[in-house]
Amino acid sequence: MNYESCYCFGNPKEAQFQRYENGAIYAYDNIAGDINGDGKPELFALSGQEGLFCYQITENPEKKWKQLLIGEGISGGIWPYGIADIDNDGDADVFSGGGPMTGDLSKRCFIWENKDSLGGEWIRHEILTDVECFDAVAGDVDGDGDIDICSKPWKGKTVYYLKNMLMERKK
Ligand SMILES: [Ca+2]
Ligand SMILES: [Ca+2]
Ligand SMILES: [Ca+2]
Repeated sequence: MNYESCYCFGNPKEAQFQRYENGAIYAYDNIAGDINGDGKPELFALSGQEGLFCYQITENPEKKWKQLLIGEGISGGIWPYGIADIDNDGDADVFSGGGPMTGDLSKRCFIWENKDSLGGEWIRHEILTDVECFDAVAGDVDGDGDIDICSKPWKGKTVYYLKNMLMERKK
């Protein structure tokens, strides 16, 4: 198995799949979402060695995709768990957390703020420390209009809910 590249698989009528190499990091986890608001998905890929990246799919997806760096200096890997408008400013942001193999960033959770609404400039906000994060989903759990997060550690029965206090702060 090759972890060195990101691939796109086309779907022609006659063949099963045609493979194209579109990225160039050691990605081991990825997620899709519309980060620049154009209605088309971007791909997020995490490399423990190189960082968290957003890939803009080119007009011809068989060509190399445009790579945008979200965060660097990630030791051991942080997974991109959730894409949603977490700060309610109209663009999609990214939530990620550190699991047991995340090195210096283990037991820390972050919101990556999409500063320019295009995915080209990101601000990292640390929202939780000393709590392990492995797998998570983002959604409006309490129905108050802002995006909350549910997550869990690598092991154990604990599932936690991170309530977004955005609406409370507006009151
Ligand atoms: Ca898009
Ligand atoms: Ca946002
Ligand atoms: Ca909420």
